[in-house]
Amino acid sequence: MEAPSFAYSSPSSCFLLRNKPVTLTRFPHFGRTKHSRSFSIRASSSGDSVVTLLDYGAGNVRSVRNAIRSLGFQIKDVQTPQDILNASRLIFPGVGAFAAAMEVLSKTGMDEALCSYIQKDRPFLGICLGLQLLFESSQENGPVKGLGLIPGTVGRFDSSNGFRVPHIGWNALQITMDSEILDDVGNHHVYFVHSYRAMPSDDNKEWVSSTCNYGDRFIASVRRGNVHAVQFHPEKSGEVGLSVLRRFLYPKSNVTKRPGERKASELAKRVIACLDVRTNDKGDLVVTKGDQYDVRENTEEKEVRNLGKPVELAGQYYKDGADEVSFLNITGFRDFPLGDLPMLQVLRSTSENVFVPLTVGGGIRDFTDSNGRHYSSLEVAAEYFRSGADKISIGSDAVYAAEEYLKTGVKTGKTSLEQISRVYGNQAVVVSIDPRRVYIKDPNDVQFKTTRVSSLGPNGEEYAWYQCTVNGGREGRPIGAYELAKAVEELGAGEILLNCIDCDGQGKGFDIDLIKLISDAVSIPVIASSGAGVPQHFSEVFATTNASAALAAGIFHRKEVPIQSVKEHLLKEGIEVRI
Ligand code: 1PR
Repeated sequence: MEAPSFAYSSPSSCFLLRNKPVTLTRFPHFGRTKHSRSFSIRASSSGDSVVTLLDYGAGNVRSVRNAIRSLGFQIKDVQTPQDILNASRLIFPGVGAFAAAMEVLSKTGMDEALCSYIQKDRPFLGICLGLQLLFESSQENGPVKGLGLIPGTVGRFDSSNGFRVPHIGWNALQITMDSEILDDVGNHHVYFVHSYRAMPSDDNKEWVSSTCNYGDRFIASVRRGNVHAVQFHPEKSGEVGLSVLRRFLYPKSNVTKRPGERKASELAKRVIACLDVRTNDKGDLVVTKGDQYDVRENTEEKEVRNLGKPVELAGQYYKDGADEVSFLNITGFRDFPLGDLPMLQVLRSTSENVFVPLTVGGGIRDFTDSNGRHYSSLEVAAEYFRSGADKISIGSDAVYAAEEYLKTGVKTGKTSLEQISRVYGNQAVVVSIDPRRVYIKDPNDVQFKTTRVSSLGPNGEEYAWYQCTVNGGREGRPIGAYELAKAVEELGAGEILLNCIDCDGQGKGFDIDLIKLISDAVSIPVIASSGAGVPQHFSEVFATTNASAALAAGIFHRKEVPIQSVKEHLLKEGIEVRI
């Protein structure tokens, strides 16, 4: 068999395979010299409460920072390779794409320093891509060569067996080796978000400390001596995740193990709390909630419904057990988000105390301000990620992109959806669909995909199609939710947030016909949204559709149904959830 040709070849890969380190020699790359470099390793003298963080600026590392600080440590950012070598303990939260990360590491000489540090068995924790980069290579846009410390290739999940890719959500671990940092995890779910994974083999079995089942049994964590890496996100895995970080940071502590109430066994269905946010007439940023998208009270003043403060409510939902929190800046279509500093501040403050994934949407598009300054959607997204978002959600702009794609059949690579998913990975891009039901007598009456409805329309219609809208439901577009979902999946969306204007705020249950139609049509995860009124609506949507998550707003804001009651009900119905 022919040896693979590597899309990016790092001559500095340090090949510690089977414990046989080879000399670290660097060849000219991006203007660097050909001479071997010898690094000196010494423990940092900067005291025991400092964590050295390797952040190359490709995504949201704010949550890792916040988690470290919440555990009583200060952060020293790596500026030079020597900072890695001087570290007392190093955390490497890899974000973005494999090739881009390797290129940065190579250009800056961090690759050699990392290999050297790890070979010396210094305290190390890699997170997500920070685990994958330790392997020999990745198939992500490749093959691309990795650091070569652990035998094996990182490959993509196979979606042909019915498993949705990306693997997003809370899953269970099978612990195969005493790794100490996982002492509290055994019975609990932890949060994963990735499309690529490394597989256990005879060659790497000495490293593997836990695996996870998702179609394949893939490597969830590795450990050798003081070197650890995890595929999941401890900084996004609630209290259990914080305990992983705590055990890494305080390795000799005798913290008693957290007992698990129940044994986690598979990917849990997620319960998401959504906060629709906008500025009210007094200029305050408030959480509001619409009734079929109308957020104004039924009073003479018609003021914007005010259901609370965004940061406070998000913090409360985290404590109550929400698996994710979404913020939708619902006037983003007319207000430019980078001018909307309060929203960025909301994200920053929320991420200080909320250690589950945060999604933010509203206004993600190209924009030219009144001074003629152009901002690309990528810049808007970057600012959201820097402020603490793990995923961004695109509404109106995704509709225009899908319409254009369906008309021309050409992927330009220039739409916000394509650009953001290329840079940050498709797991970081949600498309929020705002459809309205249109009843019809005969499916041949329209060019869009129709479905037979379970309750007849007002004139006895047996069918409906779901018309997409933009600008917060204000404008109907000539595209159906089915066509949109399939198009945005091809353009790089990693997940679909499926609202339904007819059901929004009605409390009568999710639109099962719509959710079934879309969750059967795509192989990315679908979040069912709009209409939850009682816990039974959640079990119904999970039992009858392929939704991966269910989102609600009104019932949580009005404190009608606590998140915990929803989860207890789901467990009683035999549906796995994170507790
Ligand atoms: O078009 O990229 O600027 O994004 C705008 C975003 O704002 C979209 O995601 C769009 O869904 C959202 N949005 C715009 N206007 C409204 C509105 O309500 N007037 N909110 C709005 C959409 C729907 C759900 C809601 C669920 C659950 N809100 O997110 O939270 O329906 O509610 P329920 O449990 O109370 O029934 P762009």
